[in-house]
Amino acid sequence: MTLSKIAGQFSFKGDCLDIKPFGNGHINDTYVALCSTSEGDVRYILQRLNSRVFPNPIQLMDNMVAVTEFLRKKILADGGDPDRECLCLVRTLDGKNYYVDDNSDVWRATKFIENTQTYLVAEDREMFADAGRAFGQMLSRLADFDASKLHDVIPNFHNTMSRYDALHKAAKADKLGRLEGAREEFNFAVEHSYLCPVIVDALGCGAIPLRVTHNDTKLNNVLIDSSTKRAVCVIDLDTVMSGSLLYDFGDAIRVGCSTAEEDERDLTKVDFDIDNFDAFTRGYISGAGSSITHEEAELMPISAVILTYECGMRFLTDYLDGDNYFKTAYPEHNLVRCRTQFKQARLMLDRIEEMKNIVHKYS
Ligand code: ADP
Ligand code: GN1
Ligand code: MG
Repeated sequence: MTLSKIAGQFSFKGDCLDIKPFGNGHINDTYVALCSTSEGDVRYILQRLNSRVFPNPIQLMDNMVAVTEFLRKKILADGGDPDRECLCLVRTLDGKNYYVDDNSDVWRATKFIENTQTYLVAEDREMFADAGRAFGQMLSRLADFDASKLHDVIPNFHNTMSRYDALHKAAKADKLGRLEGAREEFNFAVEHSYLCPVIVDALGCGAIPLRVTHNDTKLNNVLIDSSTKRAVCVIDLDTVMSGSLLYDFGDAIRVGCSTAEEDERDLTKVDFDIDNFDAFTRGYISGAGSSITHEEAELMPISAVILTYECGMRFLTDYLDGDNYFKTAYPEHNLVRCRTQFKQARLMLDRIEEMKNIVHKYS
């Protein structure tokens, strides 16, 4: 089916003039559709959900509908603008929240939130602090959302022990004979395996609470106002599930405190920006409010190391497995990504005491 036929299934305003690829997501196929109406042009985001990553896209859409409906009410109650601060699904002509095409692929559309952009690297410290505020605020807005209503779309998504096991499985199979060229990275994963149980065990023994979390808080999953450079809307709600606050905090630090993009080949450009850590921590704690427990706060610094290490392992696993999960542009892309993550994790470990002091300052 052509893209324009897919677009024709949704109740877009006016005539659809153009559809082209959009954004830098690693998972879904994202397009922007431009439609002409008598009142001017209107844009929509059209996405084909990745069926390998999300084997049950209908459950994912059920989650997204429930979460956006809930958030819209909260935003209204807070005096905000739900059309700007929350994703707004566009229904199909027959009133559904998604469309299933002839290949059984699931498509969805949302209103394009105009005058916003996304960043792969934080350019402005206050912008990153405000992204922290937005992620923290989302966590607190979802605090009374009934987690039992959410499907576990990817079980064990941030279970670092499972990610470690998956890496070993991929290394053992070594399908493409890539392990030898990635030996240093594999050894790094093994040497740091003491990180794997930290969050899993804290959740397991009840030391920290299970919450409804976003689980994919990288910087380009928050739309930033192009004029004010402040965070407008948290997007990419595909992985909203029950989890730990530490997943959200740690993953955001992973991306936003790096001085280089996730796939920078020149590792000398990869540094850890501790001032960005300070800014995000301040923003996140202010957005999340008083709900962060003492135990969570104690684990916040190490969570950044764990989530960065975990992401590096995921890239390495995908590299060894033949690049089936993340979108790649060239054969070593996942290995290059793994290297930036492991360098970043090492840099963070070197500065963990300073990170602890920063968290204490704000909590
Ligand atoms: P992926 O899961 O592949 O990362 P996302 O849902 O994050 O997909 O979307 C990819 C990109 O599309 C985002 O990083 C952002 O740039 C853009 N985007 C998504 N939804 C919207 C929207 N409603 N308005 C404006 N831009 C959007
Ligand atoms: C993916 O969907 P996107 O590009 O925002 C991935 C995250 C990784 C991230 C690494 C569903 O995020 O978990 O941390 O790439 N999303 C999924 O950049 O696996
Ligand atoms: Mg995304």
